[in-house]
Amino acid sequence: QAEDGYRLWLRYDSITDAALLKHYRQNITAIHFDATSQVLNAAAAELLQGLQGLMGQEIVQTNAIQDGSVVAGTAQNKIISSIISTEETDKTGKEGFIIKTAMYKGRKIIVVTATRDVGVLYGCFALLRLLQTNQQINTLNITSVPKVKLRMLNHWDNLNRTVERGYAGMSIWNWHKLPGYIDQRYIDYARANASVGINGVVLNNVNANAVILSPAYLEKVAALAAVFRPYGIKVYLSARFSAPIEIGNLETADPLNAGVQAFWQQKADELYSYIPDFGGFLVKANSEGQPGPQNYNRSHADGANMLAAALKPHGGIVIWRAFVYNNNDDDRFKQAYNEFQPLDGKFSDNVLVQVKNGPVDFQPREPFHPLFGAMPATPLMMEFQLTQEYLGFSTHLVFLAPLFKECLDADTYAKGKGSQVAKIVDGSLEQHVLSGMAGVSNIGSDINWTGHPFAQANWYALGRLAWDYTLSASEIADEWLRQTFTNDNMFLKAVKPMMLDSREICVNYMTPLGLHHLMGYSHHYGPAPWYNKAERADWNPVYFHKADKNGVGFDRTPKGSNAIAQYNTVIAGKFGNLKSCDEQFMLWFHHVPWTHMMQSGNNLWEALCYRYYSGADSVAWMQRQWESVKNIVDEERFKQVKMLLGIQKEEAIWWRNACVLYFQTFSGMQIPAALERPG
Ligand code: GCW
Repeated sequence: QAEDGYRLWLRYDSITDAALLKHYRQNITAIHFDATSQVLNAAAAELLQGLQGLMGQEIVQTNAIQDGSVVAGTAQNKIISSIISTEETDKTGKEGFIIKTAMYKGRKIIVVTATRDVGVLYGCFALLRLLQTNQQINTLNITSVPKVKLRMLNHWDNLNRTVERGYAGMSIWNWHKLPGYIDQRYIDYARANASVGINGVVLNNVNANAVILSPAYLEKVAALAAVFRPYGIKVYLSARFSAPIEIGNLETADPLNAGVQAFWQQKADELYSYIPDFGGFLVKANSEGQPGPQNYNRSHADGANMLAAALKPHGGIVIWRAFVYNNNDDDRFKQAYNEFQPLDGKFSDNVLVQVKNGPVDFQPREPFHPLFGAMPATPLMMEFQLTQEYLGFSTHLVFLAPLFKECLDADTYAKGKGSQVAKIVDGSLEQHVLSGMAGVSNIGSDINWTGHPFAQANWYALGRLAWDYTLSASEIADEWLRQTFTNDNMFLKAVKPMMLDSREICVNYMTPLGLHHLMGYSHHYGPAPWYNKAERADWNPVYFHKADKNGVGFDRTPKGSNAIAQYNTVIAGKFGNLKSCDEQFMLWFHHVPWTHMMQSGNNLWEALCYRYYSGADSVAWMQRQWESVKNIVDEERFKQVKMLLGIQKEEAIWWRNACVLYFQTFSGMQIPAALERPG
């Protein structure tokens, strides 16, 4: 089927295992839904479509309760409230849900309930997931509550439909045909998001065009918001800080100027007249040439609070990005902390500061950003990148859940041991009301949405981890593979390990042992560790690896840039000492002699060679794993992944050769004989 990749993880193909099918047919025979709202209608439609597809038979929607009825509704539903107390449901908050097997008037039923309609929608998707992943459903008792409140995608989509760092075609938003033409893709996009609990989307690039805030576009934005509303998804926009000048006829965008403040207040009123549940603004300011409050000698807090004041009467929020860096400093790593940490406590209560997972820029491996744990009075939102800007675009298979987990699980020691990044992001460490996690979208107009069939898993993982970051990467891979491909054990046994190891493999053939930002200038594809011609020093790979005859790596200890001082002393002590620094972060923090003895007993030069070779060899292993499932997956996706792995293999060798030969010009040592390869 030509649309094999289109259906994502919502395929709902008929279950083939006869015993399981019997089990499901015994336990589910009908659905009872008092669908009195758009959201409940969407939930009922999804449940019907999903169950009928999976169970290969018609499911009736009836008010009569029979054995096998799925009774779905909020706690107000009379049948449900006679089974589950409202106190119990209340514990699930505004978006959680309960799925429970129960007896009602002698009938065995399944209840799906929540305090609000959207929780019922999430519960229906969760019930479908149980069937999609072939779980038993005869005695269900599940309570699920999202850990993070704002679970978002950030599209870097431009109004001309190009996508910044987008590798899956053009933007899915067809601005030209909106608002009159609603592409089915918008609805399927909303379904996919809702199925993993994503409840907010920023439609446009953070390098923003102010025109999206003009009436002609707001009409189009409103049409998308109407499509997403039944799926519990709010729309947000990236706001260009200089919009008062560009579309407001003002001469300044100074946040303390009364005319500027009035512009934004009117803009907010106008926005909410189009979109009553508009989410708010995402802002990139004074970063990479974007305008911002510093143009007027004002602080990030001045800028954010001015916008926040305009949105506040409508219940909107401002998400202010902390991605700033400066060429004048000795170390780009330090800039965000230096600018933002002193502003802790100065932001209004409807502002979140959005911080990238690492201090430089979405590298295959980064230590956690030192702002996490350093701004206790400010809700910090996590920004991950799903689109693989520095990880082989949509050509390389790299499952990012292990990268996300590594960061979320990292202990900041902000309030002593056990102060993981996740506890800062979910707001629990400081009892913040707002909390959020965003992924920079990898979605485009390609038939399969994300370019690489396996890149869908990164979208999926973001949603699942924002809902519950305690899920393991392995659980997420398992769920996604079962739903997206098959429940076949042979398939899972071959493909799951390949997915789970893929990120480490990528680190090994691109930037092992703490190397970072060695990618080609500007496009960030392929190796260019030698590059030194960028207009800014801190865009050059040589700035980051600092290789010389003595060694390699960026000294961020007190002898060097002292960036480690931005971490809690426990972490700074660990990273700052070559003996205690985890080797995987070593060259992030130390300039290490080529002859340095590693834990393995090899010297640094040898260890680097071993990593690069192992990375490239491991892609060949991925190819073999994939080849072994040839007869288990559909031909279309089998071929697509096979071709992509072929490219990845060639490019892993390209990376290996480029980096090993380049660094060899400094180390002057031989490549270990054991690594000699025929051909
Ligand atoms: O990763 C870098 C990208 C830019 C991007 C910027 C950012 C949107 O190379 O393309 O711009 O980060 O996050 O603002």
